[in-house]
Amino acid sequence: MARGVPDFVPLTSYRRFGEAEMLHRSRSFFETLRRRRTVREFSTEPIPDEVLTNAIRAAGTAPNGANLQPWHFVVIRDLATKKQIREAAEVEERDFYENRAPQEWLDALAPLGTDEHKAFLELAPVLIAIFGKAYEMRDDGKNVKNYYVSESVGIATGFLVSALHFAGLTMLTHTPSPMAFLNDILGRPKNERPYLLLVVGYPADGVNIPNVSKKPFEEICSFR
Ligand code: IYR
Repeated sequence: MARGVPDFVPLTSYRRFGEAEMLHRSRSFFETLRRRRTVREFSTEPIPDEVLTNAIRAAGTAPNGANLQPWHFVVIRDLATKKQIREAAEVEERDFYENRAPQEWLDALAPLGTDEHKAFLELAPVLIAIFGKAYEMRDDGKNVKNYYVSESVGIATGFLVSALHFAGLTMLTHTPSPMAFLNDILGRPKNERPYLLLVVGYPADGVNIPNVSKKPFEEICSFR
């Protein structure tokens, strides 16, 4: 099969900072990200569309396999669709909590206080369904494979979460399991696999969060 030829242009977008500036920027970025906390109760207040589109544009800049950009984001704002998603998710979640989840998993989740009730899927102003594309369906009927799809979509999702947090929104990274119902409800084609359902909004007034913390640095990193 024919391959594209290399086509290179100068790197003009890169910005190098002095060391003091780098330190300042790195601290400031960490201080911003460390304030992010997952919430499970949202205000119903709507959020500006452009904040969403900018954040999804940011997600779309993520490094990914062969630059094939194997993702699709569906922004859901209408109540009818959110209700459908809530209902379908709660069916799966009920089965998860009552039958499928091994005790070890339930024990791991206990500190978070989660259960099969997913009111946030209806109350939060926005859900973003993130799909990974296993392959591309070309107009000529041929399928073209994508590479490192879960890594690529994972990085893009990290960018998206960071961008929305940076803009002042809160989120829940929700993974109803299985979530194939998202293809049916959202009319997405069979080459797309739901990766994550991101619940986005402002935190509900007076919301409480689990009293949990991140591992100490020494535990998550070794230098040599
Ligand atoms: N999908 C279920 C269970 C769940 C699993 C993990 I891993 C979490 O970090 C949180 C929840 C639910 O959404 O309740």
